[in-house]
Amino acid sequence: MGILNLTPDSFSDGGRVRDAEHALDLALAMAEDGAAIVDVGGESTRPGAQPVAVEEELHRVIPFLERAAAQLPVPLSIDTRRSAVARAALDAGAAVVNDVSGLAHDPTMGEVVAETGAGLVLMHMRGDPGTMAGLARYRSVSRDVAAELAVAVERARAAGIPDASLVVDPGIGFAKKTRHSLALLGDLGPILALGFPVMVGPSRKRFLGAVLDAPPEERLAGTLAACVAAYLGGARVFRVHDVRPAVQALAVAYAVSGAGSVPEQPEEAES
Ligand code: HH2
Repeated sequence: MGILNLTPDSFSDGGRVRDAEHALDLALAMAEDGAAIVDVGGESTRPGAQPVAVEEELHRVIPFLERAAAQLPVPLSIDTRRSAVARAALDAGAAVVNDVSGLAHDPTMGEVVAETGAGLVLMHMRGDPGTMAGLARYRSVSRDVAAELAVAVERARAAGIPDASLVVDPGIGFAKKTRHSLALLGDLGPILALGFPVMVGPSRKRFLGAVLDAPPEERLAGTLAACVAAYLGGARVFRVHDVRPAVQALAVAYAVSGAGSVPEQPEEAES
């Protein structure tokens, strides 16, 4: 899943996108690089980010989605916590809703997803971007996050969303300290046990900066290591800024793990 933030204040690539034309070029390049889906967001959710007005969020994403849905060879997802934005995005051609609140923010979000038959990513967080940093207390982070994701799954079921539409995500960096993000990536077992495909979003995040002492633009190798570690632990969807290197790293991890079928080489010239 390639990340396309149409926000001026995202932590890692804020302001990267100049206009709708440029956004479309970036989305097409991600599809070309191997993204199976492009995730479009109009509200930054980094710690302490200010919420934007719903009209502003709509203005950032809808005209883009209308154009992109007609031209992209892969589906689009909308990264939003708001049902009005999700509905407009699905009407504009998006196929999936990526709700970082796990249906906890907007009481009508579940209805919108159920009615439209969209896919849904249920991400774990606590509080909201303004309060989440103070809520990072866990007894056993993987088990606690799995238990809270199970509640999100129940919200989805209560709204009439079929299980086959759901993906769960532990929410790396959301109400998590560095040690929590690392522990989750290293122990996805309790989350896998919920029985849904598991997605992770470690791309360029702060926990990598803490391990590597490196700014966001120098966290690519760390991002790839985190994706591969999570893949080996059972994750199957990876939300990343740098699609081509992530696809390559995961293709090799897949081949090495024996799940892939590697074509026989006639004579290996390269080492
Ligand atoms: N992380 C971010 C945003 N949305 N969605 C899911 N499902 N999982 C994630 O880990 C996730 C997410 C935050 O990253 P980014 O989009 O790069 O930054 P910002 O929130 O500042 O736009």
